[in-house]
Amino acid sequence: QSKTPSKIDNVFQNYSHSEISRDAATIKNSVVMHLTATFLRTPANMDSGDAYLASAFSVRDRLLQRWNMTNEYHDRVNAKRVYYMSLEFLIGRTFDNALLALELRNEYSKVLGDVGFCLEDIIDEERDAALGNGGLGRLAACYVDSMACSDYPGWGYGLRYKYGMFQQQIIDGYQVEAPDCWLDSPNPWEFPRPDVTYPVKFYGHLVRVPDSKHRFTWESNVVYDAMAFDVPVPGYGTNNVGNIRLWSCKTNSLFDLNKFNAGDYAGATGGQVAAQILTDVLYPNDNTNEGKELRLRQEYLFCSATLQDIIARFKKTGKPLSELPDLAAIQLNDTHPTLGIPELMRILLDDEALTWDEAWSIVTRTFAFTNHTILPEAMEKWPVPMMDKILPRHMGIIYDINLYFLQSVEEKFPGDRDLLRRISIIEESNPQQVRMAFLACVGSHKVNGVAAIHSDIIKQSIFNDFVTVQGEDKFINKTNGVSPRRWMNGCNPDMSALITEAVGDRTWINDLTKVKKLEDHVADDDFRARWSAAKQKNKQRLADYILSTTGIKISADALFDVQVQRIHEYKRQLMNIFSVIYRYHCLKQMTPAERAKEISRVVIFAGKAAAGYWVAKQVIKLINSVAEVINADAEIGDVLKVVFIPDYSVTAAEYLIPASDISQHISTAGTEASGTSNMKFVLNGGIILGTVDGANIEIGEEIGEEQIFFFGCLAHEVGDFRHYLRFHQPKPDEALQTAFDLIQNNTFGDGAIFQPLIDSVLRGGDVYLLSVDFPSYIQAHKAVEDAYRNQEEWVTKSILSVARMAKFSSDRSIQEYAEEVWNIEPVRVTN
Ligand code: GL7
Repeated sequence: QSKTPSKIDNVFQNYSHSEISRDAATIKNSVVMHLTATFLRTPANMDSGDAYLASAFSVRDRLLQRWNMTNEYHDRVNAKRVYYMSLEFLIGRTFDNALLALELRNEYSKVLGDVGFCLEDIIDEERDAALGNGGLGRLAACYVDSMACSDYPGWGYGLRYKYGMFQQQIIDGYQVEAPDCWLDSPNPWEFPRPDVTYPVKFYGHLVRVPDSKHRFTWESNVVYDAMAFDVPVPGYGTNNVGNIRLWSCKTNSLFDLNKFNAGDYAGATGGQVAAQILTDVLYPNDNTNEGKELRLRQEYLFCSATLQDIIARFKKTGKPLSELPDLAAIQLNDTHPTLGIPELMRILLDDEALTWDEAWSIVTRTFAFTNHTILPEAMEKWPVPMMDKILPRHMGIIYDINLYFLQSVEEKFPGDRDLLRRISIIEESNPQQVRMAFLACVGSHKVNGVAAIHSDIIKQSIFNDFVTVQGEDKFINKTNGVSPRRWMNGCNPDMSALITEAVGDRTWINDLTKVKKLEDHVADDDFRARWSAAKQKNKQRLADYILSTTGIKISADALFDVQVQRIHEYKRQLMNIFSVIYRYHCLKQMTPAERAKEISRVVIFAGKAAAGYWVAKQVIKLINSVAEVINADAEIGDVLKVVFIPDYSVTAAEYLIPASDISQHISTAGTEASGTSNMKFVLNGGIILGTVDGANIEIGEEIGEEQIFFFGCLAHEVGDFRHYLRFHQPKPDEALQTAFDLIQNNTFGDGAIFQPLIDSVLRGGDVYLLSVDFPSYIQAHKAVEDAYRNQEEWVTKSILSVARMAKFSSDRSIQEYAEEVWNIEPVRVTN
């Protein structure tokens, strides 16, 4: 440990905490400095890629002042911090977000404009940080943003995948995956911390410490180093800058010089390859669990490095470990980081020599757990033999956690052997499995679902016995939210300017309850006209984007009907495309005069399928095949167009969401835990066509049922329908049958390719109830069209919706977590 010489304090007294320099000359100088000194380019040969990098580095310099100040301040006042542990952070781009947070957008726009660049083009040079699959990963990013903006001392912890979410190409209508080499060019938004590195063990064997019951030495030769990279999360309207600490496997020390000298070049680097691969790739599964050994090791590397880091930081306070829960709250984002629980136990028992009871008390007061799904295929379970081999110490700890837990159950409910079997952390299957959701639940003081309906469902299903045993108070609801910074102010500048005008200032960006003011303007003709114009401009921007990414020309005057999300059977993109086929059929039956009276519509799809999810990939192929036929049909023209936008991403969402008239959130009732894009669409003045599922329900409650189009069966009816369909052939209505017929008649190419999709309805028990919901779905589409014909009413719906959406700001979610789960207070960072 090197000591800071006392002189340093004096010399650097005035360092950093001065105000951010905003004048054009200073900004220009810093951009040129980075261009020349960081990237060895000159103004004469600068292209837009260089301009992006130089500007991004110059913005980051300005961010660093606040970042240092934040961490210094939190340390100084011993602030309680929340640690959000997530295997996924779907961040997207950072440059524009940082410019907005620091309120430097106009300044940079001007400086870049002076040298002939347009800021929008420069922003487009940045690659997305796509370290997540979908909603769950994007939620984590919104949450750290809200922590930063609401002055909570919060850190995200995650993994720095070398390859993020795969790039989706569409070739001959099929999805083809390509690696996402996002780190190929310099990343201005991360800071390597070689000094923050922790050893993480795997395999090996245990030696009990003499005379101790729960203390072991874990001996192993397989030790990898996890090194930290820090990603700043700029808070808007505050000095507070959050941090996402991402771990990467360090491999240098694993190079085997002896093998190299002996000519075994592959052997020399073998250890490095084995280590590196741990943080190489994001598993591209959304709502599914694959049970791969590499994934388990990835999860452990993450948990171990994170817990070691949290403990190291805590120890600097000099306080006893029993006080850890007073200075740290750890939130588990789904079960993926659940190994943090036995890992903290290991540290406290083996390294710190605490007793079991002392350690367990600390653990259960520190951890809380969020469940994000009840889909059975997503439930994480690990075979006991696999866990025992890779993490022998943790397997032992899990056995003990389970033993003590089951003892407490037996005490309360003596002799209820079936209850013990159901509630055990170890499933008595062959081989035995560790049920990670149960481990997370037992080790946490609070468990929450992500929307009201979902939180109810988990209490009645997977955690039903836990409610009985541990009491109802432990199980709470925290409805998801999204960041108004990125999902309103960032992606929809024109609408945001109108809101600012209605509110009187920009404070709504950090306090969304203020959008209520929009209701005062709903009858103001001029305001309404500008509201529509903003939407129209966003639609034109999307039309241009679609033309450039797909070559398909669409009219911005059509109704934009959008379904963008991961491709999944439960999300029912299949039902959507069946309805498009039916619509096509109806249009073909009409006379030209009749067709001319129809509302022109562009049906837009985007989304990735997990690489191994065959059915989902066939759905993509069907959408593209249908699009090809319909878009080429001159008789139909602009009345119906179908677009599949490849490579859906956060950035694509930022184009799509502000441009939507109607968006579809049509999961079978009870299957979508919450959804978060539903919130984003409505916050941008779009209208929802959806099922009575997830957060759709609460959105309807907030904005009023006249503002939302609901259809389909209800969650409590699903069980009976499924039961019926197990024993009875589904009966498609005429419309659905028409869609099947058209496919089978080879209207969209070889119908045989798509027969398995039809069979999933007709012969597979129709698990997602397409045949049940289709009639009301078609009805709902008609209702949408009728409403859209009345543009005056439509604009009213749009304005009222936004005005009533305050609940769905992630700032509200985070405040609830802070007060009811984490017990932390905002800390205003000052000099
Ligand atoms: C998800 C849910 O499916 C989604 O409905 C929810 O909005 C999101 C965030 O809570 O979490 N669960 C899950 O495993 N994934 C999700 O997106 C991948």
